[in-house]
Amino acid sequence: TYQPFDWDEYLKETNSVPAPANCFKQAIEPPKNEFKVSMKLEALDPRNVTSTCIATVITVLGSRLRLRLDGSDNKNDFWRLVDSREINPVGHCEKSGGMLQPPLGFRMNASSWPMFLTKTLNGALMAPANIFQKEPPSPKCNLFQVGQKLEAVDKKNPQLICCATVGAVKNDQIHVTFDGWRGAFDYWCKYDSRDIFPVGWCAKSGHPMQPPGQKNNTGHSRYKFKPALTAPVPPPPITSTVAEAPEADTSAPPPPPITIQIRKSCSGGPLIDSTQ
Ligand code: MLY
Repeated sequence: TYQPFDWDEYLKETNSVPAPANCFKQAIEPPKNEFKVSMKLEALDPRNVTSTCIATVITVLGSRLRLRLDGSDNKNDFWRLVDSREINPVGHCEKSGGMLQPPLGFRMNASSWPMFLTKTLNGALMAPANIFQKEPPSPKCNLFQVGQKLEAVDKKNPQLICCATVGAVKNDQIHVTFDGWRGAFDYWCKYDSRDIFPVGWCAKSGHPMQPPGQKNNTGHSRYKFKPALTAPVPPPPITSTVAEAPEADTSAPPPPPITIQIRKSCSGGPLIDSTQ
């Protein structure tokens, strides 16, 4: 059974605070998702945002939709919030004087686009206009602070929303760092990105949330997802160290002392005191 991630416990353990909701370009309450699988709508082509295409809802999850452009393959699916500016009811593009375009990588000859469009829309289930939500307003400026926790889309696995931390703030951008993943998935984005959410957003919207990974900078387990309820094993006493030390082996000459040279401008890592 699915156990929601316990943010309260994690914030205590990491002695950290969530980024306040007013930092984000997100609705106060996650928008209700009334879309159904197979519904068709208009979407900007993520690979060519000047064109509007027909898209089909492949998955409905929390306040998000997994979309596939009609005439494209199944390897270029993308996710949008139901209050994204980039999705609209079928007919919106034409009303505003535009023309529906084939997706980048249209699998047929370009000359077959008009007939393909006719056939793909004929008898289709169109998403009704009333289930599209207005995009929320953007905060006026970047209010994020380093160290604050948030929930963020993993851009390499965009179906995932994960436990993250603001690693840096620069002008109108923030560095999103994924807890327990050694930097491999981190990215910079604008403070008003639609891919970042306040702590608790997933739980509120019914979207799964990925807990922290298990890797820290040394590759050893750091955050214990389910800590044992028993007391930790204490370290062994240090009183007998000298008494039990093995006799020195006098048959071989002692090894020469080792000299490690460290460039002053470099860090030697957590075990090296570079001030010596
Ligand atoms: N199996 C993939 C998924 C990694 C997901 C990382 N996110 C949660 C930051 C991998 O290990 O590469």
